[in-house]
Amino acid sequence: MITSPAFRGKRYAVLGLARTGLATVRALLASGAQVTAWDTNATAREAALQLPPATGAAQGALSLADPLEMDLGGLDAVIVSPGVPLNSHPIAAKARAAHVPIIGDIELFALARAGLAAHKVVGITGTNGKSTTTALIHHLCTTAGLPTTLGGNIGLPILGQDPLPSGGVYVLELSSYQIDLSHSLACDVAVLTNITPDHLDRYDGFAGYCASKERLFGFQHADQLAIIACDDDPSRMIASRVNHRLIRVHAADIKDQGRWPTLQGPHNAQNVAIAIKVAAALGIDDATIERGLATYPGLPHRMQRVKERLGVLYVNDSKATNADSTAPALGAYPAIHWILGGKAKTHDLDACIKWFGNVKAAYVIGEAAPLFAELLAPHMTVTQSGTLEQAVKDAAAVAVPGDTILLSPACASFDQFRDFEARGDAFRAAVEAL
Ligand code: UMA
Ligand code: ADP
Repeated sequence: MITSPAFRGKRYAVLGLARTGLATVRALLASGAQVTAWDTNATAREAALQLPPATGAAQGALSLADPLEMDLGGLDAVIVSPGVPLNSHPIAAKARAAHVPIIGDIELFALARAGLAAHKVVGITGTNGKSTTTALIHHLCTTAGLPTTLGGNIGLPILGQDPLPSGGVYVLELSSYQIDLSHSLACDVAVLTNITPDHLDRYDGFAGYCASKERLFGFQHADQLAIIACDDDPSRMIASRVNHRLIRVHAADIKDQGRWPTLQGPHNAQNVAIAIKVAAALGIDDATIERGLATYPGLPHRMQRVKERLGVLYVNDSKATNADSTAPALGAYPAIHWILGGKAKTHDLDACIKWFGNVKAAYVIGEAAPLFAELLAPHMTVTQSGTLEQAVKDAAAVAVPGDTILLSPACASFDQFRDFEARGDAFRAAVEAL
């Protein structure tokens, strides 16, 4: 766990007690801070009370109270989880009125850096490809023998990770929500993979979402490095406004992906182009980079081959939560039974149209089923399956050897599942149950 003397004796309110909040409370208590924690969910509050006591010299104190009901005056900060919608949640106005900053765990990490052994931080943001690029950079560092850890939006709160020895590299996946909650994370290398419309329920239009991503580069110092994939207009625009060291990359820089089995497809060319430049900036030599690319194991829920059964391939791409991330999966197989739907983020599937020729039939599920059925019916056979389990059964009943049954939902999961991981696990279970 990462702790800091900078938090000793300070007073914080922590709102949200899931992964981020619990790791934050633990780190603050172990640093000797006074913490008032809250979550609207009683089970989450109970989990905070069950946290193991802090070890070491510093011992903070924990109490439970709703920050909306308490006097915020005198607090050093209100720390909110990324999932708390700051654009609509009343805590934002209340903290502003009390002149108390609202921050997140990433900002606490930024404040703790002064006490860490000499290190570098690589921060990766973008609409798609963040986790893949983060895990790949981490793998290249490991291959080079550098002390390294990964954290952030990839599902591992950074304050819960162990501090690195001198020369370490912290590789952080940063969502726009996490960037919104930071003010000073100066990344030695900051990365932007791409930007397409996403999370528009949390921002004042697409411009607001782009501005959130751009802030990561505004935090950097003059001698730090920005690496931006310039394959879309918003990313090119952000690159044009960077006034410090900048490397522009393109998916087309990568000519031959044949040697890297888990990094196929044009989207992964973009991720690789970025990772190579980051690794070089960290001093990793070409031969080690090549070895790392060839041995990268891939991540679950991203175009993951789950099973081959009766000549039919089952692929779990549950992490594809918008049409832009589903498009490359549709481009990767020739005869697809496509399972899609969930909580739609946009009202179209335009990014996928160029690959419709690869789709034999679609099976729609969740809230977006009626919308997607209407959009797809002119192009392909559509079955209203309703649930993921039924969709797997419907597709398996008609698929023939050589076909691929692909879960690539182009939607968030929250209408039917806890998160994309639970959805991917449910897909695997449904396949195993056939
Ligand atoms: N809550 C309240 N009151 C509210 C709203 C929420 O008490 O008004 C509570 C909820 O009950 C919940 C907590 O606040 O217990 C919210 O937690 P959270 O959703 O932030 O959950 P974490 O487990 O801390 O997960 C967060 C990120 N979640 C989101 O951004 C929504 C995780 O990213 C991230 O992996 C994790 O921190 C560790 O950094 C997930 C994600 O979907 C994977 N991210 C989005 C994406 O990738 O598109 C941005
Ligand atoms: P993120 O963490 O940004 O959501 P992931 O690496 O988890 O990104 O990939 C999410 C989805 O997007 C997967 O379905 C994957 O196949 C696809 N994808 C990965 N990299 C890219 C990219 N550079 N551009 C577009 N889609 C991508």
